[in-house]
Amino acid sequence: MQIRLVQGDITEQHVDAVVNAANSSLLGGGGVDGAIHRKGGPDILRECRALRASSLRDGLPTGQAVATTAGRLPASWVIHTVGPVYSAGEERSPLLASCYRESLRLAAELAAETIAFPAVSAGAYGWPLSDAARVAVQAVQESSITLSEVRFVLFDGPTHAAFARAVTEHG
Ligand code: AR6
Repeated sequence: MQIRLVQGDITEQHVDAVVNAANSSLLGGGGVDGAIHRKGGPDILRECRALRASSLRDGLPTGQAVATTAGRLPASWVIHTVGPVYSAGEERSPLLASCYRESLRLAAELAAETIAFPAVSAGAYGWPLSDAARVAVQAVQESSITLSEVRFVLFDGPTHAAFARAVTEHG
């Protein structure tokens, strides 16, 4: 499986599935979530609301993933996952690894060949960059799912550099 690092905007990626760093409400927010809903248009939110009214009445639990179509984005699917909020006192990296694992599993179910991930939990949820990058890269490497390309789309230089180090050290 090819792992690629790109510095840029996840909403501009031509891949089969883009991953949204959502919250459990699935009703939108800032960061990646805000950008995906803004650029993807209202169909994505409509599908999220339908999920909340049916199978996800209590919201999407942390570490899990669910798919909608991608509206106006140049992708077929948005895979929404909920990263854990960082805690210095509690080991939550298994939940962060689960976001990547479950997203890959769902992508394979949807017959996606290419997927783009943001740095889940590394923004509003406060995860230290080097740790977020290590968990992400290891989770993808250790997954039994193999797609043709996993692209990490990192918004800024420091996040891109942290992922580059993680690939060198753990890839
Ligand atoms: N493309 C790629 N990366 C981006 C983009 C973009 N367009 N915009 C931001 N990033 P965050 P989280 C980077 O906060 O930490 C939302 O309100 C950002 O610089 O989007 O998982 C949700 O609704 C950072 O490196 O996600 C939740 O409430 C990374 O993406 C909460 O934030 C993740 O930052 C989730 O927080």
